[in-house]
Amino acid sequence: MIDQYPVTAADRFTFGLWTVGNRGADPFGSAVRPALSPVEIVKGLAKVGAWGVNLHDNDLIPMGSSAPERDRIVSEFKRALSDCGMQVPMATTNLFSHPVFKDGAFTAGDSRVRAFAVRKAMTAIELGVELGATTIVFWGGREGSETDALKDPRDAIRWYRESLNHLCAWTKAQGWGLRFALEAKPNEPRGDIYLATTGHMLHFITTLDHPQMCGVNPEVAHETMAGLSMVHAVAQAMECGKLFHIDLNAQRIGKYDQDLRFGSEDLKGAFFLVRLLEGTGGYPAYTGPRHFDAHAYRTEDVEGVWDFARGCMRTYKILAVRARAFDGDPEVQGILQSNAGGTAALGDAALGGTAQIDPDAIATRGLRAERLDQLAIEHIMGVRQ
Ligand code: GLT
Ligand code: MN
Ligand code: MN
Repeated sequence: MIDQYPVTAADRFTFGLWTVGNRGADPFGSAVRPALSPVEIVKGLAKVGAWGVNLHDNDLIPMGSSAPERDRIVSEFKRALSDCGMQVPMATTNLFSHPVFKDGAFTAGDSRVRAFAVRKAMTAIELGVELGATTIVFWGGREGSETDALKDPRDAIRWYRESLNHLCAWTKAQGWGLRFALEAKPNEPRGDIYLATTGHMLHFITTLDHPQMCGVNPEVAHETMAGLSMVHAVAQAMECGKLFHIDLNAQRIGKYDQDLRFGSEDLKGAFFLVRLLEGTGGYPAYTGPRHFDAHAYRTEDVEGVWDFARGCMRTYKILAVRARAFDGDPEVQGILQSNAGGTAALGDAALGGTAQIDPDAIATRGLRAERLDQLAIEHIMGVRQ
């Protein structure tokens, strides 16, 4: 049977070393799968058709490695990348695992911790550049609190800004042309994380010294945990030119950060997200990597991990085809066009009082959203082509 949804390099699908490398440990139980080395992960990802792999500094180089060890690990990894034709488009820094970050990294009350975090990020950025990364993600998982008795959130936000300003200025001075993508999350591992949503991040970016080099990295699970619409968060970021990266996965509302296989929950949300990214409903498509920040169920062995990775990419591709079919459907277009009469920009004609606007007449008209949404559901279910 011919595969109608073959994954190719042009899809720009990426996974983190920490995603397929996740060993299934949780706060109540230990690992259920063997560790995969970075080289094994690169080979496995290439085999399932991914275009690239992303990493934290310590996913590749364990903390405390000597300089020769580091160089050996990096050169082995580079060889695997070139043998497999794999890219490293994004790199990030682990600013959350070591106990020194128990009260935050860039927002830690102790300025020595903040300095250590900034230096660690600089080293991670150098590693990213060496591997060819063009985007640096910052996920402030520990940047938050359980109690606001310990520090004033305004200090924390100021320290966060100071660290990012320093990193932006230093990176610019190196002439690397990198872009920073800030990733929000409402909670976990902290009780409350500062700058909890993509919307908070978008505003925070406007307060930085170099806002043009900073954008966002929204994650499906994180916006959903906050009870918010990932589609709206991504649309807002796209609309202001700030969607620098994206973390695709799935999540049920009201739960811990599940990081599930893309599309495995809220299929309709995933459909509208893919439609947005692919630009089938209008506006240019997102051109960055499609990164999956997810991991396999704890029930799985290594084979199940590769099933998981294939599933993320395949669901994305199927939804892209379905989104195109939805937007090309004459009945869909008809409904959208019938609603388009009132979308003219506000201008003198509309506001100057010359045109007749009858609110009662307009209010009586139904918008056919029920039919339109049913058509979306039928396209998702594959009963309309
Ligand atoms: C961690 C987190 C993710 C972030 C990664 C990047 S680390 O796995 O849960 O959401 O994107 O730091
Ligand atoms: Mn993420
Ligand atoms: Mn997550």
